[in-house]
Amino acid sequence: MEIENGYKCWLRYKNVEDQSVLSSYKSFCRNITVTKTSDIINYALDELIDGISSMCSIIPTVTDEFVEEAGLVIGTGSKIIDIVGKEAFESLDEEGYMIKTFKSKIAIAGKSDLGILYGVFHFLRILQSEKSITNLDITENPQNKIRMIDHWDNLDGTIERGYAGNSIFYKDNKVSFDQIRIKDYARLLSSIGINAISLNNVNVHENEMKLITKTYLSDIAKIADIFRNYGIKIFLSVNFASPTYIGKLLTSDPLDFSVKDWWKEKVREIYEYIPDFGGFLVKADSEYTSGPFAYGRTHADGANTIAQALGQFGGLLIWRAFVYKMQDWRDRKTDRAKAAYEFFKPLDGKFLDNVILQIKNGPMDFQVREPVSPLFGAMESTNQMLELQITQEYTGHQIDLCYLVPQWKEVFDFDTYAAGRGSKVSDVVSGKTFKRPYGGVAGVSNVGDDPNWTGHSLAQSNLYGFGRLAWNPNLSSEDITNEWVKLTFGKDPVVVKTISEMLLSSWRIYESYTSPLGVGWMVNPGVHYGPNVDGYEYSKWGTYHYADHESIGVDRTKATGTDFISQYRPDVAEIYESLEKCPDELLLFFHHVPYTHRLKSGKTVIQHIYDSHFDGVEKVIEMKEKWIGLKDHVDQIIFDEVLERFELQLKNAIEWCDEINTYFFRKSGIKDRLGRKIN
Ligand code: GCW
Repeated sequence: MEIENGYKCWLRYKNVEDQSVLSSYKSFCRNITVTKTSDIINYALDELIDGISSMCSIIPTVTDEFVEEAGLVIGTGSKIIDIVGKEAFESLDEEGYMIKTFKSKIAIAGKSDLGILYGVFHFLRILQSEKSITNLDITENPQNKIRMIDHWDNLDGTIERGYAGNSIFYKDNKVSFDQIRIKDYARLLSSIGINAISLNNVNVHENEMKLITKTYLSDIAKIADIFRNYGIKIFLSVNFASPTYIGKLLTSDPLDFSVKDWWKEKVREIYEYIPDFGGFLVKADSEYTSGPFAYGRTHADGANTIAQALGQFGGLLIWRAFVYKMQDWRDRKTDRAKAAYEFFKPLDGKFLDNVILQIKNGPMDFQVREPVSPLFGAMESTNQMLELQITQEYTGHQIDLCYLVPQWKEVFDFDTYAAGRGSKVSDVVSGKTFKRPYGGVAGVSNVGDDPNWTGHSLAQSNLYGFGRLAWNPNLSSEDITNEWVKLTFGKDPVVVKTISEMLLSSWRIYESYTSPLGVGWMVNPGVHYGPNVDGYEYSKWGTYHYADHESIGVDRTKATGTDFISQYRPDVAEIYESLEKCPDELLLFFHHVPYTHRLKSGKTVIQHIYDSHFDGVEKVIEMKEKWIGLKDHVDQIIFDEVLERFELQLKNAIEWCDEINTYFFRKSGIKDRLGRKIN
């Protein structure tokens, strides 16, 4: 038997076990008719043949003609449209597809090659789950135009905030990759509907600036060639000051004509190498990166100059809204949470149509718990994209289990009230709410060159869940989880139940021992793993909790605080402003309260801190025990590796519990009601 180390992720294509299902699969999958050829379709066909032969132990015959016998029919054209129905087919989006059983045939139809590829992956997912295919009638359209993965990889092979080894694209300041591995990565991404990838860190250092020069472009083009076959477009992060650094101009002022020309020429050159290049991703004026402020220009000026250059070739400019200034911890009026809105809201309507503003889910920075950024929906005339962090920077470094799909669901489902009640973030970023030409979702990659891609095998579920939600944010956490577990580990009900429950509870468990009531930032500075209550308290980063001997939290109210709350629409602001209505889990994000303040749960703040930390440790012990119970149910290598991580997680949870509880006991002098040991 093949030894499984996690490399295949959710594309394992294991033998179908159920014999009656298998015989039905065999009869439908024996013949494949393909009505069209292209590179993408050829790759789709390869995938289909591989999947079927591996799962059903038959090698299907392939023709380009309709045959009488049972079989799969793939492509587009009149005969397929007859099967799936003209009206339904017409209503498909460019990347959508239909899968329909009709008598002894199953049609997988799409208007574009990419739609057909997605349909094939969906069909394979059905086979992997051993579901019946005798009555399929599926229509799928992606809800987001851009479904993107952002790599924070550096040319030297390191990855900023990477927890799964080194880069799969670069090594020793060269583009260096294993073709098969990149192809497998493209397959994985495409199977979950990803259609864009940014290949380098948004912090573009000196070496990476040169990625857009002749020295590197032919190698980057080779990566693009692989991804193209799976419908994935390449983006690069660029440094705003490239005209000065690599163009040797005297300025990078976006309104200077020589700068404009430089960008145009640069973009033209890139498109010679990569004709379907996606565009650029830019982090400007943020955490010491260069940007338009240096020239007294706005972010719209900066973005538009580069966007104009890209526009000639249909390229997009993705501009990050993660912009804030360093501050003085003594100054309690300045509030980093307010920064993005203050910088960008006044620029609404000033960006070109091929600019998309990429906004992190929260107003601070990928904390375990934050409210949703008030910038979503605040800019009616600007394309917006949601940026999520798949890599677990503040959420356990892929050592601790932290499945983020439930967190992301809360973000997508959040009602911004931007166009009245029911204006969910998912509709704002898809472009639906304000009928914008572009929109979508980007996720910061959690992938590296570890054999199982993500370090912690179970962290693959975050990548999978990200893709599924980017395609359809209305899927439920439970369905996505169930799907992933079955594809990855098979149908064994014990495994499915145990791992699904583990994943679905893991974010709240991580939260319980790290960040009570939305406080955030009590981590070791720089690394962002492990407890350090005052690590960021007296720093310039704007990341404080203001704990003293009586009280804790950041007052962001209109009445007495920084007034961050007023950036939300009134219906939302009213809830956060009120101590009574503000949800417990965000209390300390919005309010500064005494430790004796009583939560909606009935507990005091201090008792909640003690309880949740002790409880977190208990829950980690339980998870570890449950995992041990799966010993004979999951592959040995994966079992051992995950167990090792649970052991480390337990150590971490104990460290957090002891340090946080001790800190707040010493600070407040209030005893634990249950008299547990606190140092
Ligand atoms: O949270 C911070 C991270 C940085 C990151 C930055 C960003 C890429 O600690 O490592 O830099 O966010 O998102 O730009």
